[in-house]
Amino acid sequence: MHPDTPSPRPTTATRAGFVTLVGVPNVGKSTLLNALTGERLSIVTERPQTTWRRVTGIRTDERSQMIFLDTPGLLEPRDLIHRAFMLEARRALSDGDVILPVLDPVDPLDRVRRTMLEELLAQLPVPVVPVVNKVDRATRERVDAEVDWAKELSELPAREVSALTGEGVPELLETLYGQLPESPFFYPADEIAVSPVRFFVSELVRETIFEDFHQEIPYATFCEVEEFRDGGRRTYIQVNVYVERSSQKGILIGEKGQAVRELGRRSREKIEEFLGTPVYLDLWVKVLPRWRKKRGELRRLGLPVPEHDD
Ligand SMILES: Nc1nc2c(ncn2[C@@H]2O[C@H](COP(=O)(O)OP(=O)(O)OP(=O)(O)O)[C@@H](O)[C@H]2O)c(=O)[nH]1
Ligand SMILES: [Mg+2]
Repeated sequence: MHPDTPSPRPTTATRAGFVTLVGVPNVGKSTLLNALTGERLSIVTERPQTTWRRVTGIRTDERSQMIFLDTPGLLEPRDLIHRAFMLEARRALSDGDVILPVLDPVDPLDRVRRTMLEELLAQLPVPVVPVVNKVDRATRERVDAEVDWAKELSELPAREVSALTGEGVPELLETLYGQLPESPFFYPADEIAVSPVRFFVSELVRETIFEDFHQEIPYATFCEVEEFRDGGRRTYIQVNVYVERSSQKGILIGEKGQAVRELGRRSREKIEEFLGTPVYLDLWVKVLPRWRKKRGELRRLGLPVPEHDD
């Protein structure tokens, strides 16, 4: 080839865009984000309302970059924090180039919530790819019933997957590729997330609280990394664990500090796996009265807060 000849241009342009996962609590949105990205980025528990903030996970290959947005489960807001969750979910919806409503055939929606989801998605000007999850657990009849109802949500056929086993995930990725706009990549190809490490660390402590404590405790607790010091043999991390009442603080600490020690041990193991380094984890349990009802505290938690009280 003559040295001045321009090198051949690639024949196919890349595709890239944002894919927003939505659905009611506990349908498996976060499990699916992790399956789609191949990374454990979003915390998963068997209890509803685990995800509070948008979680972004990026998947890049030669031809495409998909930026997945996990959202808090859709619910009827009862108080300020729920309204903040819903605002967070709506913002992620309006950022989506493709919307992925996740349906749970094991626990199908009632008529009211079906209508809510239909109305929410009908307003959006972008393609909708319905996903029927948990096919490893649901009966064929239940899966078929969800696939059938999903016709109300989109002209595109529903995809059947198990976020847990990975069944159907490659086919879903192929469908998503087909719906993405042509675009250059938004992030460097080796980037898998956009949140700071501190966010994931505090989420791993919160996930462990969901697993170890019952009733209202996980819902009354938020975690914040106060200090993160690299260097030395171990990374020193202080996490403040805020609860609403001193009785809750007592439960988290436990008799002779036994409960908080166990929480610290289990959280530390997860954080060490995530960071790949040894960690000294220092948990401080603090009372922040009625934080769920205070705008300033919700903002500090990183949630968008509704302007008005209505
Ligand atoms: N059997 C089965 N269980 C699943 C599947 N996907 C998720 N789960 C389980 O469903 C529960 C809820 O999963 P999450 O991923 O936390 O659900 P979510 O929709 O993110 O829930 P919120 O954050 O509360 O809105 C967990 O116990 C998961 O292990 C699946 O494909 N099959
Ligand atoms: Mg979730």
